[in-house]
This record gives sequence, structure tokens and C-alpha cells, in this order.
Amino acid sequence: MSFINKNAKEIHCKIVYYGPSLGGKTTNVQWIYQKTAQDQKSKLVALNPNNERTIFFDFLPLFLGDVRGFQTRFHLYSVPGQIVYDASRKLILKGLDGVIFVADSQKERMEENLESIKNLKVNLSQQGYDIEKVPLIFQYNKRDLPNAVPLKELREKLNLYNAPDFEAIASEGTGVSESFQTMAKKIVTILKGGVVA
Ligand SMILES: Nc1nc2c(ncn2[C@@H]2O[C@H](COP(=O)(O)OP(=O)(O)O)[C@@H](O)[C@H]2O)c(=O)[nH]1
Ligand SMILES: [Mg+2]
Repeated sequence: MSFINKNAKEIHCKIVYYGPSLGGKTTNVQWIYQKTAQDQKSKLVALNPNNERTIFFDFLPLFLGDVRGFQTRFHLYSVPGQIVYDASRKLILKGLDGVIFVADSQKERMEENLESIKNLKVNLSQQGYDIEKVPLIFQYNKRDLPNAVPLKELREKLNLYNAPDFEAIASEGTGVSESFQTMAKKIVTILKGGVVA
């Protein structure tokens, strides 16, 4: 759920990057941070000092325009993907407006992708969200690697929700902005009271 700051005339929205360990969640958030001008963003914060580099920051994406005189400030979080950090993942999901699921395209990582989606579904429902209704985007990352599974197969196996999806090479920035902007626009449409398929 978005949070409204009437004094600052801002609506705060939260996007969570979810997915298996080492899939590229932190790389996505870091890329957007680096591409955002200094005066539009907060500091980049590391949540816990494990090797998963769980990070967050917030910023004002200028391309969106305003919602009835309010600017939209987006908070981006990367969750830790490893199974042992389930408590942290649950906590980070609280108050979310949308999820970008970063899948690792490598054949060897398919099982972990599936496991992570199952985990997302359970954790969302524990927070009172329905995976079928929450704004959701799939990003098939690491398309540059030779062992990447064909797009069609990823779609069939992972995107059971007919969510918008994108191919990405997050380490080169490919597909990162597209994924974020599609999610941000989706959230703003909802804020404006529009219908989102
Ligand atoms: N080859 C390749 N490596 C990537 C890509 N995206 C991220 N990586 C690398 O994968 C590793 C894990 O990325 P990270 O963002 O930390 O994953 P996270 O655990 O999901 O946050 C890092 O070494 C990244 O540089 C990609 O598209 N292609
Ligand atoms: Mg990470």
C-alpha cells in the first residue's frame, strides 16, 4: 500500500525485487541507483551485511509526472534470495505496491526459480496479498549466458500469471529500466484509479 506524505506532496510506493539467490536483484537496484541524478535520490542503504548485498534506496522518477498534484517517490528493495533469509524476505514484502521477479535464465537455476516463485506466493499470502492481484513483472535475466533457457520455456514455466515480462542482462543494464518503468506506470495507473489488466 502506498503511503501519502501530505506536507511533501508525495506518494510513497514500494517495489520489491524478488527471486533466487544470485539472479541479479541487487544488480537491478544498483543500476537504477547509478542512473538516477544525485538530487533525486536518497542514499543507498545496505540492509544486512551478508554476501547477498540486500540494498534499498528511494527516488523520484521524473518520467512519471504527478498524481493529482503529488509526486510519486519509489522505494526499491532487493530481498536476500537464499532460503535461510525467509524472515527478512517476509519483512521486506510488508507494505509493497509491486514485485519484480528476477529469474536466472540459466538451465541449472530453473529449480531455484520455481522454488522462489512458490516462496513468493506463500509469503505474499501471509502478508495478505494475492499473487494473482499484486502488480507483478517477470524479468528473465542473464540472457547473455550460453546455458540460458529459451524464452518460451521460461514463460511457460515461470510466468503462470500472464504478467508483463522482459528479457534482461542486468549487469549491462539491458532490460532494467524497461522492467522498472513498466512497474512504476502500472502502480501509478492504480493510484489514479484506472483499471490495470
Ligand atoms: N552474466 C551475467 N551476470 C549477471 C547478470 N546480472 C547480474 N549478474 C551477476 O550475477 C551475480 C549476482 O548478482 P546479484 O545482483 O548480486 O544477485 P542477487 O543475489 O539476486 O542480488 C553478480 O556477480 C552479477 O554481476 C547478467 O545479466 N548476466
Ligand atoms: Mg542481492
